[in-house]
Amino acid sequence: MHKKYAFTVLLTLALLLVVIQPALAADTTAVLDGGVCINEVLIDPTGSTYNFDTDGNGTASATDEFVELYNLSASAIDISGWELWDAGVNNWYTFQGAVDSGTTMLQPNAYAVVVIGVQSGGSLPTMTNPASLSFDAGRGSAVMNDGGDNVVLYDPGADQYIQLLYNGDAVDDPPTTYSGFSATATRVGSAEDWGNDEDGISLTHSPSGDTNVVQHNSTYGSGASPNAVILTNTSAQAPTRTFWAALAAAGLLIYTASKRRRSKDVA
Ligand SMILES: [Ca+2]
Ligand SMILES: [Ca+2]
Ligand SMILES: [Ca+2]
Ligand SMILES: [Ca+2]
Repeated sequence: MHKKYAFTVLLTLALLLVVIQPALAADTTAVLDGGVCINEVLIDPTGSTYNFDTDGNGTASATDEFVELYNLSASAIDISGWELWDAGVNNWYTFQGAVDSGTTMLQPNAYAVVVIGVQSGGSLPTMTNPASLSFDAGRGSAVMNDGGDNVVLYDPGADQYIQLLYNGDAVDDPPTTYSGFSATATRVGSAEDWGNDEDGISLTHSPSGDTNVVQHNSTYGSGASPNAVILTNTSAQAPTRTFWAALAAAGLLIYTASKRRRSKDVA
């Protein structure tokens, strides 16, 4: 009787853990407008070991650099008019209707990728999640310095920005040092140090929206994912279950077919 009781308690605890887990995983990074973070950056698309051809034109080049945003909140957020800034280039992109959908509404758990400059014969990545957005900054030269730089995302409506740096660069102070940047703007959270990149590999939060930053291939296999959806919410697990169910059904079909054939052979 006691054993049975203990088992029930353990089972309940295990179930609770499964249910509660997503809520505990909210170790979130700095966000604008309650939910949009910078999630991934491809700093140097070309290297001696790895190359990443973001626009798929057959050549990895400096303008295959990209910045990816992620909406980790449960609400859609309009990123229209938001700006990306850099110490050397200043305001290098302002968000406007995405090429594919014309929208700037970033849905919950969706991504927005900005390619620095789609090259001749290339195109914006096809977003695996139909709610994700892709943009072309249309620049002819690189923005993110390979040796170290800051990446700044500014929301003019809130007069707030978020900021990251990599490869040992010092923390910039955009309001005082970036030409044309709002002098009254305030930073949300601290400037995040994303550590060092490897050529041809992006740096990314893992999981999406978390404070943890990794070299993309160490966790996700591929060099970068401007078009891949790596969801952390529970609904993302549904396709996996569907996959296994389909696999089991296929196995059953093959088994049944082979059994039928065998019984035919005997007859
Ligand atoms: Ca670069
Ligand atoms: Ca390319
Ligand atoms: Ca730069
Ligand atoms: Ca990604």
